[in-house]
Amino acid sequence: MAQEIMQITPLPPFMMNALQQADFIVHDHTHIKDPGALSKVTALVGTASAKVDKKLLTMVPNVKLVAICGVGYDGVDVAIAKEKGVVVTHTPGVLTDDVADLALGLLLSIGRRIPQADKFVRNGDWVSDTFAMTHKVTGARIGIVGMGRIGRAIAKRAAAFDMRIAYTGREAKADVPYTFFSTVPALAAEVDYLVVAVPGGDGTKNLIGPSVLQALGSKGYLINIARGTVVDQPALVQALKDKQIAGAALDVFWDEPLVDPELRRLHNVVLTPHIASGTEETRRDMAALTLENLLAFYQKRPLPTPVPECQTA
Ligand code: 8YV
Repeated sequence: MAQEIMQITPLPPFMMNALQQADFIVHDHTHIKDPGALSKVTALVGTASAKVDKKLLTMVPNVKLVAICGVGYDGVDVAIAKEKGVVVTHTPGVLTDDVADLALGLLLSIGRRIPQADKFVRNGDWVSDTFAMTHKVTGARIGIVGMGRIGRAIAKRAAAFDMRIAYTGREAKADVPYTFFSTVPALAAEVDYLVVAVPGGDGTKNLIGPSVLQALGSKGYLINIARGTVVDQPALVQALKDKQIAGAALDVFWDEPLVDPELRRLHNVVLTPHIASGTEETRRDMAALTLENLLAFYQKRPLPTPVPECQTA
């Protein structure tokens, strides 16, 4: 029997094809209005930008699974979902390398000012000017906020650059050989590059605020591949304008895809449009894992990747 599911965000064409080939009837939440049809829907599927709250779950009373195509699920009210007996899955692991690659790419880009150098050449400035020297990345000090899968993958790459690695998080990790700082400001004061790799949501909102930016200091750089909400963006813009920090490289923002015009005007930043997991290979792997979660759910098999809050012992 074909299962009726509802997409709650746009999904890549190859994923829509895979869902249809697996015999799912995929309704689009922007079109479906008729309560009768809504009551037939038994699962929701969307990317990490999906918003799933009480209002939505009430509209689809027979939904028992929310399948997120992404590692982050900060838009899903997991407490409400669990209350309604709804399980939530996501796609951890398959995107770790890409996200860590982009983190080092952004670190090198802002540290060596690669986009600015590219513009310098394209503008023909090289004919009459010399591009200002930057600072050595190899051997520099990196601080990683959040030592989960992605934090560890960033550390592994930073080690290849002989960087001095330190981190912070909820607790020190016994199997991690790097220096642990119990607070973000304490870590920020001891590093040249501060990389944010924690989940979004209320627990980390504005974690990177004025005191962290002040501790990072005028020679320090901020890199964010996590969520825009983790950084107090107005404070960051002010710190960049005042040169309280040296620069920032950001893949995530408040109110994506709208990016603060002040941020876009700054020269000591590198900005990318939330592309950390944005490779063909990884997005296909994310779609495949999402489909595996859907199929396991309907075939009453153990789910491959429920979110931690929905994992049963
Ligand atoms: C998004 C992400 O899924 O996985 C996450 O948490 O933020 C990304 O991989 C992707 O950008 C699509 O929205």
